[in-house]
Amino acid sequence: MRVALVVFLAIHFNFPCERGDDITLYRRSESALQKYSIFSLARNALSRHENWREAWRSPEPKPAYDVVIVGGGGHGLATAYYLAKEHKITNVAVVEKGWLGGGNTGRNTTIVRSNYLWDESAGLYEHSLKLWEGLSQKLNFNVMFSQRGVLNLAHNLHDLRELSRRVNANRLNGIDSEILDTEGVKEFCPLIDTSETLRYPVLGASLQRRGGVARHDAVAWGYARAADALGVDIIQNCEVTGILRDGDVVQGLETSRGTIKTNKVGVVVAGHCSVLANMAGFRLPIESHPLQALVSEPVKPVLHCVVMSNAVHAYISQSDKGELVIGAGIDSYVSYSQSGGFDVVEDTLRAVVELFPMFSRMRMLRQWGGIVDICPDASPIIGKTPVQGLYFNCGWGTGGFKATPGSGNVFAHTIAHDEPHPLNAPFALDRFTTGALVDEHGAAAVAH
Ligand code: FAD
Ligand code: PYC
Repeated sequence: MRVALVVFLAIHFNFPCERGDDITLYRRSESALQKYSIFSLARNALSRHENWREAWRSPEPKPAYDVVIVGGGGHGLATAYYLAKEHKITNVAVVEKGWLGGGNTGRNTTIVRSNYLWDESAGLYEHSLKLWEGLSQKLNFNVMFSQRGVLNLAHNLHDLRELSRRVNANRLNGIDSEILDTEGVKEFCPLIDTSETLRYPVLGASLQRRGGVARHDAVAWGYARAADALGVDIIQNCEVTGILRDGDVVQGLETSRGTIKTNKVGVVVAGHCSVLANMAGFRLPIESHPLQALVSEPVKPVLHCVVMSNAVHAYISQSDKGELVIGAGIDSYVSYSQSGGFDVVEDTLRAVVELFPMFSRMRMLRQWGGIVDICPDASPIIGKTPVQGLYFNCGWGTGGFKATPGSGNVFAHTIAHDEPHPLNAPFALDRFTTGALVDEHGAAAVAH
């Protein structure tokens, strides 16, 4: 009888939580939400996956839009969301050649932090971190942002001095950052081997407590769902093959699903930005390299923070599923292949075992690669291009996941106003001719 009642309620209980609604409108009580999840789980289990509500529509492309965003990764989807939400520009399409989050957004090791050296970068990455802090509520979608703390280890005097300089710069910019000595590292992360006899002993670390990790796919899905609810058309399996221009003014796009007219195009395609720039007739100071990551078999929670080491050359965290999430540096050759060389995996695991001897018995489950777009100064390019109405957001290299909300937010402003937001003005393409570089090789860390 009780089961029948649950099934009846599950199928007929019409909890009014709609796509994209602000969760506060419907937060009647925590227990009501819990009931909703249980009912909707039961309902969906019994419906044999039929009549599920789509998280976003899949419309045919319209002949014309006010703005088209190329690239359905986190940055592109966030841009579309903020265009609609903050600038009330809703006649927008996001065109994606594959599936949402199938690029670097769904391939990264999910580390989020804002401890960059220069004022320009600190402003941009901290803007992003602040947006992360309210993102699940804003999108009404759990992106599983977990501020578990990020350690950057020091293994020699030079490392310590470099990290201290960065910590001081961070604090001057109002960013939480502190230096730990060896005992402090051991206390914060007991699993790390801090014995003095190590080849690269741990002399200390910087710690950003507000840093952490998030669920990467959820970020793409959350932005997609919220943008769709505001009227944005999200069009997957739609590859841009040409950029239409009249002289130096953009007119639209050639795509695998036909021509789309528009006077404003935002290109956010990470590793493929040079390909799109080539279509528009200019060149970018970018190299595209594979960057690999791998995960272990899942185990009980043992590692409660993120650990990065530039010198030993690895970074590691543990996902909520229990897998160790591991990465290191780029493969040194340029390539568009989303895999990578085995030698990099070997070196990475050697480095992990040096820091965490107890992981030597873990088995690795899977490995993959993404194509990262690297600028000479390890900072992004966000802004206008030589073609009027064509805006590029690229060059995030190995470190753009953390910037997803902030990047989308300032890029939407740039497109809406045809002028950079003050936070992305220093990241214009012309810095490579003026020489006003923002050199973040130290903060870009292991991966660059
Ligand atoms: P993407 O997610 O790559 O989206 C671009 C999209 O454009 C793709 O979906 C692609 O299919 C599409 N596209 C390309 N060409 C076309 C076309 N012609 N037409 C239509 N669509 C097109 N950053 C961090 O901050 N922390 C980390 O821990 C971290 N770890 C990383 C680990 C790895 C292994 C990798 C590969 C990257 C890592 N990064 C990390 C970097 C981060 O993932 C990227 O900087 C960020 O995800 C870029 O997001 P995006 O939306 O710009 O690009
Ligand atoms: O930028 O923090 C980072 C990062 C970690 C792994 C790859 N990039």
